Amino acid sequence: MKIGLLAMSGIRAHDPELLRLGLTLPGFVERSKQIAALPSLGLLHLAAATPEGHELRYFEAEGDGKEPREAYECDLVAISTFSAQVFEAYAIADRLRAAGVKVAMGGLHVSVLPEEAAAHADYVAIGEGEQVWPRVVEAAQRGESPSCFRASDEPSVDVAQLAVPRYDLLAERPYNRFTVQTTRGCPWRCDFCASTVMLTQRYRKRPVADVVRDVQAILAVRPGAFLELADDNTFVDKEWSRELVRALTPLGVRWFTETDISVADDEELLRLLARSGCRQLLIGLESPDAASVEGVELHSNFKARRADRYAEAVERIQSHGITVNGCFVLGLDGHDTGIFERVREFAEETALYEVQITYLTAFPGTPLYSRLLAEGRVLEPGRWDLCTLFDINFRPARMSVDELRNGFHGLTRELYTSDAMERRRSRFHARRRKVAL
Ligand code: B12
Repeated sequence: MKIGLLAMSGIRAHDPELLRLGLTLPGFVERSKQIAALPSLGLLHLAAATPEGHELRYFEAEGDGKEPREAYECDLVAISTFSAQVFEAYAIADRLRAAGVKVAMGGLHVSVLPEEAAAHADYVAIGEGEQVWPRVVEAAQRGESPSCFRASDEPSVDVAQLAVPRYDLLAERPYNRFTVQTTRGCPWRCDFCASTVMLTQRYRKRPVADVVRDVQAILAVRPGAFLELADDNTFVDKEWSRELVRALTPLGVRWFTETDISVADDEELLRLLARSGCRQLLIGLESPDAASVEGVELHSNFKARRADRYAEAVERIQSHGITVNGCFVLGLDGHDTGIFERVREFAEETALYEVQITYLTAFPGTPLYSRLLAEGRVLEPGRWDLCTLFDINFRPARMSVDELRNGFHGLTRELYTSDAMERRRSRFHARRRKVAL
């Protein structure tokens, strides 16, 4: 069969004021341009798990959410999407099926709401894809009637056996940032989190040698590529992390990852990171104060236990010359209108190199979504297109929707001007120099 792998790409936001600001504020534009240019690692893993004898093509939905013409030349198209673009993905699936192309869908959103997806796709995959995808391909080849395939019905995915994602399929495309996964899942369960932890609760680390093998495959396709580790939380196991970072260093790559604040506990790891080409760590701080993150992490209240020492931890990481992208989630139940100023102050005082603010967002399938729905606080249930992190889809506890929106706009204007960024960054460089002396 001719199999198409269709990625829903680009980034989405609907709030017109934020879009206007986004087009004018340097800090905003910079990061969105970077992240919009990432390929779908999920589809590349599926490509690697495809049974022999099929012709594979990788392509992307266009910026306007339409499918490329070549999709119609396929016998089967696999679509991968998150919540924000799921309606665009359903519309594409409907058009392809009307033209006689079989469609399979999977990914975070579809795994949570398979019945919804089943109205638009022949085959729906629930959970991690490596084991179910070959079943889907066989079903399509035999012309079997529509059905759902659950990862939980197959042997679980062994991350020590993952084949090299088919980065070679991207050779003709203009990507210069590539993703690789070193871990799956996260030991923490933050009530709002809708990352890989939704597919698998188990935290698993890949063998370091396999990660190196995958990075080499990327470099063979695009020498000098920038790497983003598509992990939920990379440096949980410090010993394994040191091994990973040591192994990445000789490859001479520049890279970025997401992890929790406990990375600051390990001086040796920080030293290794500084020498490894690691450009930035993205860390979900969520709020500058412990009280507002109380109860957010459901297993052991990890974030509340750590929040009092955030400033000190950021300082320690950055003193090694590793920039931190501190992420704040605005609209937590503990947040009132004072939160905007507190975030601004924290960013300024700690000289955070990069700051990311997003709205608390009720993603389907999260504990947060169930709770807010039960409390009647989800604004328009089913409006998955609002799950962008830059649109409000719930009623906050201690301020109105308008107060949250206005405060967010105001903070955006303050954080992302050239002046504010320059101030934070020059303080980062000054402190770094001081430590080096
Ligand atoms: C890379 C990335 C992107 C890239 C994606 C490139 C692409 N075309 O896929 C870009 C920058 C474009 C992007 C965009 C967005 N992203 Co993003 N992104 C990520 C990130 C960092 C890694 C995702 C990843 O590569 N995972 C690893 C792969 C291997 O896992 P996977 O995709 O789930 O695939 C596996 C299974 O799901 C399954 N599978 C997937 N698809 C299919 C299809 C079939 C047919 C089958 C059988 C199986 C299958 O098999 C795969 C292998 O096991 C995550 C955060 C994180 N740490 O996970 C956020 C994340 C996924 N993004 C998120 C968001 C909110 C967005 C945006 C809305 C941001 C915005 N404002 O525009 C958009 C939405 C895009 C969309 N399609 O809807 C949320 C999504 C939550 C949700 N449940 O919807 C996450 C979790 C971050 C967060 N803060 O919560 N993102």
